[in-house]
Amino acid sequence: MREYNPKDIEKKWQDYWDEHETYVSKNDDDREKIYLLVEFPYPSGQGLHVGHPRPYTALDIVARKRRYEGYNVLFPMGWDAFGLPTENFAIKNKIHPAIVTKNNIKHFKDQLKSIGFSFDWSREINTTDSSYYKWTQWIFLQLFKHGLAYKKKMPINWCPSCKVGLANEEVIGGHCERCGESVVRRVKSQWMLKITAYADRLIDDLDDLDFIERVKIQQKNWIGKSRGASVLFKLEDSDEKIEVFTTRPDTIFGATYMVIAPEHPIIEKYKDRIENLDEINAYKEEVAKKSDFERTELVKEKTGVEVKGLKVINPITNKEIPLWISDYVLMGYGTGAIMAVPAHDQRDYEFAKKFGLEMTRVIKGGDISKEAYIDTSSGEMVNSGFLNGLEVKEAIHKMIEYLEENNLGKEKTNYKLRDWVFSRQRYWGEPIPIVECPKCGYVPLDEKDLPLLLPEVENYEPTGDGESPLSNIEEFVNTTCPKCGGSAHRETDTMPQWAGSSWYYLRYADPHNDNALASKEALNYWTPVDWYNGGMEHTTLHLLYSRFWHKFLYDLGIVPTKEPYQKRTSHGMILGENGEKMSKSRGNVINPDDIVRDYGADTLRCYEMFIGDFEKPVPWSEQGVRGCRRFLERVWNLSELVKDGDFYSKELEKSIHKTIKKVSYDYENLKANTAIAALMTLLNEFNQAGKITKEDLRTYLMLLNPVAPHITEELWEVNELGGHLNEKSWPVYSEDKTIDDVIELPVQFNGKVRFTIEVARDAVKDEVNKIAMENEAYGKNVEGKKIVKEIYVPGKIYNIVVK
Ligand code: ANZ
Ligand code: ZN
Repeated sequence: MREYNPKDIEKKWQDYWDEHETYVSKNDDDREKIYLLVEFPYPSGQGLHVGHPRPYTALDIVARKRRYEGYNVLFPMGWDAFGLPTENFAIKNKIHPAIVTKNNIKHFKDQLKSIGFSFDWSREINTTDSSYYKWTQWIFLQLFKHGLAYKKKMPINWCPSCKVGLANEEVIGGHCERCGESVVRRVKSQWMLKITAYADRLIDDLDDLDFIERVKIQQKNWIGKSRGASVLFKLEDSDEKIEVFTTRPDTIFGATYMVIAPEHPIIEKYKDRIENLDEINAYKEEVAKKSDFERTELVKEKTGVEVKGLKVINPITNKEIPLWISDYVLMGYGTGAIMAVPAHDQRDYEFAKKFGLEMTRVIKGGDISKEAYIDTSSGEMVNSGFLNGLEVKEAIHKMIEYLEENNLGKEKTNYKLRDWVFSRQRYWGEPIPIVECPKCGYVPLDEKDLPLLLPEVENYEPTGDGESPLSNIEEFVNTTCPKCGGSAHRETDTMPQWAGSSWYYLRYADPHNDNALASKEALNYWTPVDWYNGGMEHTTLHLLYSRFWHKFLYDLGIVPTKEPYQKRTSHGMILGENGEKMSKSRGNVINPDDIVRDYGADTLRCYEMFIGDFEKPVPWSEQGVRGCRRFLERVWNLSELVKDGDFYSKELEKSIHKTIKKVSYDYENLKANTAIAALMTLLNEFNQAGKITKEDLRTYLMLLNPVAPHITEELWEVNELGGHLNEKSWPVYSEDKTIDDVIELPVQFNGKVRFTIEVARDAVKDEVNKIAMENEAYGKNVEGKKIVKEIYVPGKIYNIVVK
């Protein structure tokens, strides 16, 4: 037998699969389907990262196994190709982003092919193809027509030195990523998508999904539904009412001051009455530099300014209380104003301590001279008038009733989720298919005029006034109104990168359709995605955005299911050998090409599965790679042990059945690491046996094939095991052959287990009795007693009744 040399065999089998369309799946097929999805990559200039093959291999394993089990498997791949790095590269190197994208995709695709994934390349999609983004634009038009896309003035991150709007990821610690200048907020009218209209359904429908728990929790927290009340506080000497949102209306008796966000409109409106306006404005300027995250960090020292000249009235106690501004209250949440209850809220407590503000306990317990008493989901009300003596939950209920009866407030539910800012002042994105007409306002393009193509431009740099580069192209901007025919302007903002990825899984079902985003039949057959694996970093944006779009399309009757993905799992990151995140600047990046070149694709695949628990982050280890390569070499050498025979070797039969059972279960449960360990054990047994039958080898190769598809196909061929491995079926095991002959039998006295003995599963009672008597505990338990009865259930229990 020649030496194991992956270079000789991997390319050969990859070409074979391509030529024979081994992994192409058909839509008109009667077999049961399974749709397996992994996140399509952004084709960056850096090429594939070793992190990519981890989830790809895990689901490739399932895809391959399921094909052998007779499923019609959809396992597609494509490119999420709009986006900033490509645009920036294009600007810097003066190459069109479309060309940059094309080159990057070619590189990525070669890399993926070299690892031997069983993707159906006939369904490859690219979000930057006009035949694809036509449908992204079409969905936007439907959203617009249903009132879910609207324009609103929103702050963007603005670099005053580069004169450019920045994406959040280009703002590093409040500074421009390119020049280091402090980033400021600038208000701009932007397209928004009303994801908040789906907030409740996005929470409630999680119940029916098979998502890992931490994904569900993160989505719920992100949507952040809180029930409570809005309460009106009167501004003294005016008719003005300031509305606050509180989850704890039971604590109003303890509200000893009010805090509003520095941006709250009350300040502007009553500036003439404010005695310390300069101080207030100075504070506002400071705060404008901070992100919401910095503002609300719990650990940070509280800051704020009292609004002198304005006071508010607590509507329940009717006491006059001071009004403050502080950055810990955000304008974008609730009403931008809070009633502060320092005795029972941590932030309010710190604030009150720092500025010497009054504190009133309203729930029994704790020691508020030392710290806020916040463990108050239950407890008894005190100092609270008509709520005294009530339990927290009752008090909340009663207070809401009181507020509503007296027009002082009402029950209210609040969400952290905000509408989705959908505009980008950039070139490399889908143009938004809207015309702004001086007479008709925002008018959607006619659907028949889609796609609205991204025009050729000379320069991809945003304009100095923060508009998209498209605004400089007169032929693009100047158009006629689709409604009245008068002259009008096109929208020049483009869509964010999240747009194309919000529906791509639908396109895979029918990727070449010109008349619809996908045909009804194709969607009925393939959707929902049965299993979607992707990174935890996509849980709150991509996963939520695509669930929102899907639900909208469901409401329109375009997709047949309420939810896009039935099951969601997530993988851990692969870290550098030093345990840190892999990155160029840390110098710990491993290039998958090098591993394929030096060890082979099968070794890379095997290693990335064997590396550790799938859901946990793990450091890379070159030694681990070598270990996997040695394992595959030993598999290669199995050929030397093979003799004819279409049955399992007698002494190996049991181990083989057990291994089939374990490996089949493990692959389906993202435990390929323990499956590989079991295959390593079986390999040792094969070597101990000294010879194996062809049937032993067949099953072994089949079980290993999903992890190491090239070497196993090759060994199948050279050992003449019949036909091609990829045409065969997944091995089956019989349960009774996985059961051990020798078992641990519990021995009981009067129903209590005293010890266990090792006996044959089908041992007769006399045998069992003999072995039990040899145990010293037996003597102790029968000493001075009489055996009245013996109950023996083979394989289960041996019970001795004594008196
Ligand atoms: C009084 C109170 C007493 C509060 C108490 C809490 C505990 P979640 O659960 O996140 O919705 N709040 C309201 N609007 C705010 C804003 N714009 N910026 C910062 N904080 C805000 O939190 C709701 C609670 O956060 C509200 O209930 C309010 O403080 C505060 F013992 O009101 B609470
Ligand atoms: Zn018009």
